[in-house]
Amino acid sequence: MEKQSIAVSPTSGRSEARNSVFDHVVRAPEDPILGVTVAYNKDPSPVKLNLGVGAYRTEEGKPLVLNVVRKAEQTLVNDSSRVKEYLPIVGLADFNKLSAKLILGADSPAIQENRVATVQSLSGTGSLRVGAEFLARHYHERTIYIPQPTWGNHPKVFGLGGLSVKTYRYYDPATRGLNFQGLLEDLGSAPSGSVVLLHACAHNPTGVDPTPEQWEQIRQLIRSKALLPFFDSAYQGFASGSLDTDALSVRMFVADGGECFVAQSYAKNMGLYGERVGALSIVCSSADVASRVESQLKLVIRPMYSNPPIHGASIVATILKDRTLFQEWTIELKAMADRIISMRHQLFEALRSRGTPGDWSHIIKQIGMFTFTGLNSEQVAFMTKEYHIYMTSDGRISMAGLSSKTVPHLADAIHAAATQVA
Ligand code: PLA
Repeated sequence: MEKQSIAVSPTSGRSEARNSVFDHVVRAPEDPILGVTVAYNKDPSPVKLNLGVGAYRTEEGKPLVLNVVRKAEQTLVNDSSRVKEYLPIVGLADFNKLSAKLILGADSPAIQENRVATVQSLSGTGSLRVGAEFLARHYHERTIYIPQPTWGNHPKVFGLGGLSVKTYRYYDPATRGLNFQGLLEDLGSAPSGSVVLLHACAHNPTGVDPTPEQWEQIRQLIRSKALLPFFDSAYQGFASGSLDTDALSVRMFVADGGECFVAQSYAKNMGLYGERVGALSIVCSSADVASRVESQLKLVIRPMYSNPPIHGASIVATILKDRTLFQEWTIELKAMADRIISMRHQLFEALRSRGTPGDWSHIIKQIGMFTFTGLNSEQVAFMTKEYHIYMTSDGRISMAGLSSKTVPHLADAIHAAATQVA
């Protein structure tokens, strides 16, 4: 082996700068969401508050590992028969079956008829990406319509996955509600066959979901135009506190017998963020199609990451297959959802008591982890600079990062921004 020579400067003792083959590489900006945490970590202020990334915190402001997850992990550790072999390319079989059941419903005819191809993937993001690459290879229409606005990673995931990305109107800043007419018009004029990305519940970043009646109209439009629905389900249970209620939109589209994609994440609802555990299910018209689709999903996954990690999926499977653990999970999940809802009320009341100008009722009307405040990027920058409050520049705040203790500080900051910054 050749000896490596490192030039050390006699004066500084540090290695000297050399020409690099990467000299042309320009520094990339931080990610608009995860970069907020990077900035937060650098701030020495004791009152700093991270409301950027959607990660649940307790009333004490600490990350939460669910009790039921601790129990499942203990069971796994105690089981000495468990090994660390590779999982199959599609992941843990039990996990896949149980995940499909969780989102589609235990009595789903699609599951009973074996028409669902499910693969374990790397949380929500990985599942979306695998779905995108499968569509780019095997589907005749390469355009996906995503809501405007949407989670900032969606256009990149689908674009790099090989699809061409267009948007449909979703949010109306004037009403801080759904632009239902715009949505119907845009999907109505999308070319037949186009893929349509739908947030199953708790739309990120707006917190605005269609009503069941609106979902039904969306469903009819999508089916009548032979569009292909692709659900992103990253918050099942986090919106209403009920796993079944939050799956209603997806189940409506499966009940009509048509085909659809669903990407699931256990990051938020089981608090398994860093375990990267999720699933992609493709509901097909027949068992035969589903098995061929699954065979092709393996060809997408194998060169991407070969096969998924075993630990997180084993935790999920342990919880989902045990009646008692499942029951305990639903209680802990509901408690998280309820705490977020109570933060909405506390923040709304705090602004009301300060007489902050403007209508803030959207704070209590919006659903899920986020409030889309309507604050502009100057106001956000002001709140970060003066109050050490970190949030995305579009004015989104993660309600899950808030606690009774920090509500007054946030309310002061919003009040100051609303009164001092145009
Ligand atoms: N889909 C939506 C709509 C999301 O909001 C997120 C996460 C994901 C998918 C992906 O999550 P996963 O890969 O971790 O399962 N959005 C977060 C985090 C919570 C992020 O940006 O990565 C957010 O703060 O928006």
